[in-house]
Amino acid sequence: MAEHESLEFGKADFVLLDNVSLEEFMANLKLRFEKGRIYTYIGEVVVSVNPYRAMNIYGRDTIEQYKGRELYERPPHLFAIADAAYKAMKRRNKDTCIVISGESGAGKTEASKYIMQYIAAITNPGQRAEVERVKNMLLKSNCVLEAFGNAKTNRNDNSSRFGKYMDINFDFKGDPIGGHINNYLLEKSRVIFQQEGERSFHSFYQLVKGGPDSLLRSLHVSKDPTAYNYIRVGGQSSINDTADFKAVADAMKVIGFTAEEIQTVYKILASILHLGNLRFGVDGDTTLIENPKVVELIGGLLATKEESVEKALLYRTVATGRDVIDKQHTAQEAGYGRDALAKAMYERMFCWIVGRINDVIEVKNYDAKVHGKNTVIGVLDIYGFEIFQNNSFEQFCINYCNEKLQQLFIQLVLTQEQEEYQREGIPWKHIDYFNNQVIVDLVELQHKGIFSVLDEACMNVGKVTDEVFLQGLNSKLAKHAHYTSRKLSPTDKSLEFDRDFRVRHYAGDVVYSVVGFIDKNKDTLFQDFKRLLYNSSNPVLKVMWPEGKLSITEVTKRPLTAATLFKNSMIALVENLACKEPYYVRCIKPNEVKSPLLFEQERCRHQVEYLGLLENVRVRRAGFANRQEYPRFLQRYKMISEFTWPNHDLRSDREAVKMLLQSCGLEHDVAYGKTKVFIRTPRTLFSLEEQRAEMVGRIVLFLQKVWRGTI
Ligand code: AOV
Ligand code: MG
Repeated sequence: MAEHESLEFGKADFVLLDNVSLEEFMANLKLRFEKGRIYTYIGEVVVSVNPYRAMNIYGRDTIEQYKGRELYERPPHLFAIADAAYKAMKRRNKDTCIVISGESGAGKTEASKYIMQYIAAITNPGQRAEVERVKNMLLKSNCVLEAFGNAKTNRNDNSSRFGKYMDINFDFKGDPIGGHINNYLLEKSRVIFQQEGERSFHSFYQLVKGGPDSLLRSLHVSKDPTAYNYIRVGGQSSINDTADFKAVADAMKVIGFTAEEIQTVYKILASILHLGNLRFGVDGDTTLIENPKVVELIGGLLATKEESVEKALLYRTVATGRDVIDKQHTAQEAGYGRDALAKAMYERMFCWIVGRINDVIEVKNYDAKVHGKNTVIGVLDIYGFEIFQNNSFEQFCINYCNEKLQQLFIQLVLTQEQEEYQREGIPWKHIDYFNNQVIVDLVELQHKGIFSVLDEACMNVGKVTDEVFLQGLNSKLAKHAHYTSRKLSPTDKSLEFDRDFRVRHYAGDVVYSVVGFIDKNKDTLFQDFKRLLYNSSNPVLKVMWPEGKLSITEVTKRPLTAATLFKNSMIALVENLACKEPYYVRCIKPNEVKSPLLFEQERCRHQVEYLGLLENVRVRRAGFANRQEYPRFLQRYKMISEFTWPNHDLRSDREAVKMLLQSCGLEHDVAYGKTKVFIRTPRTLFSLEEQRAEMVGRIVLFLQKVWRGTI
């Protein structure tokens, strides 16, 4: 239990509730929120409620209070969990990860930044220049990634539109020496379209509102966002784009982007804005561009010939047998191609930016043979579960990603824990919970899952439409408890349109519209555009499009679909997390209106339920905080008992551990499994550590005396 906190703030750990019931849980959560205590533990899991106001709890003095402390010594805080992950890594040489989950706007991204700040603040006491450099880069990278990967949605003014997993590498001293960022599926459709009240990525508004006059003049960009079709909807936001433009430009410089690279980024942003204003028309049989001036601007910005831009927009090179011909687009096709180009350019640029940051922060000159293994703390901050007015392929992917993470949590916290007690022969009453594996399967199962049906529909020869996809779903999944559609449930009012299907997610029902699924999954970009950009005389742009090198006759392979790529990346992510020691932050969004005062009971209860927090408390309460194999336990603590120091003569290590714990009066708080000893509360572990530290001190003193000949 976390001490130093009076009970007027409620229970600092839900495990300490008198009764583990939903009512008591909610009452405690609410009380703490109202008293400004936004963090509460469930054992080592931090439950966080978004305060929607600046809290004075992240400063230097607070960091000092948490540094090197045990979890239960201080009030619950993100810093404590960061410290625990750090200690586990440093003391036990373990790779750890911090998984932050919760729905959109619950506070994941903010939490991930505080965690990184904490780790940066407590490391490198020796002030080594190289380590300082790495820390600075890691912190600065957030600002850049948010500019290009976040946007205002109707759920969150600074919503992550990509998933981010960042590894921080540490040397044997425990100082950060590098890192690596993995990014997951950017919601690029936002580049060309936003729902009412939402915005495109921050970067566009930063440029338009914050770019210096001379820059904007050179890009032929006006200061008025409504002049551009792609960002016209806009909507007001609480964000200061002008100040952010400068901050991002500075951060890019610090990270090491060259002036040419930064200029190219602006040129790409400007080109996209101009692209959105292109209009196509027809004259007889000919498709044409109605405002050719814009093509000239784009050609200039992309360092390609104006004619080449025009040709790529209006024609498509196709290989028919041995012949290569130029096929003219219809105006509609040309419009489709233009939008695909805008999205692809933005996505490429984003991935390139991540790649450049990785170049700079990757571990260099580390010789594991000399310095020992370098260890890792991973921080995962993804897009949270979301439901909009209109939900499409992107929401489907995002919500599937959240299902995968919930599944991991269930596996590690609820399932494996209980299985281990059983295996070790510890008396245990099974605790039931909803296992969302069935929904994960609904999405990703080979041949039967929604992604498979989608891929099949995309491969169809002949008719490839969203409706064919929906028919496929209806025929394969008609009996699935978590799937339905308008056709299958005609009287269901939430399914308004023929194109709708509904998935019962762990976090709630979401109605998806199939419109656009096929296109977004195929994610086609005409080869002509790839060649156009590869042939740019701007070297920075060119490297973003290596496949443009291939000529039309060389391109044969069908690329993997967006769904398959995403599924594979999620499976790899979960595998990666599963092999690290996980720490969890579970974020809760207290209300829909971003108010610091409002605790909407119903909303919060719903989140507590679907996050499985109550089950988490039950497992935790009945369970054990720590477990260690007998030989390992002895190795660490044998010096604190005369029965085990320097060696024991008992029948087994298990017996020896029993004797040891009895002799120091701790046996009431432990259970003896087949291969491991289980320790119920952290306090017991703490007491063992204290006794050990004292004995080690005495032994060292003794040895020093022997050495000096005073004994
Ligand atoms: P998210 O990452 O969970 O949503 P954010 O971390 O962006 O949510 O939080 C949303 C907003 O809530 C922030 O912009 C802050 O205004 C406020 N907020 C969150 N945490 C804190 C805190 N600890 N202190 C003060 N304000 C906070 V999403 O990326 O949409 O899934 O997709
Ligand atoms: Mg976020």
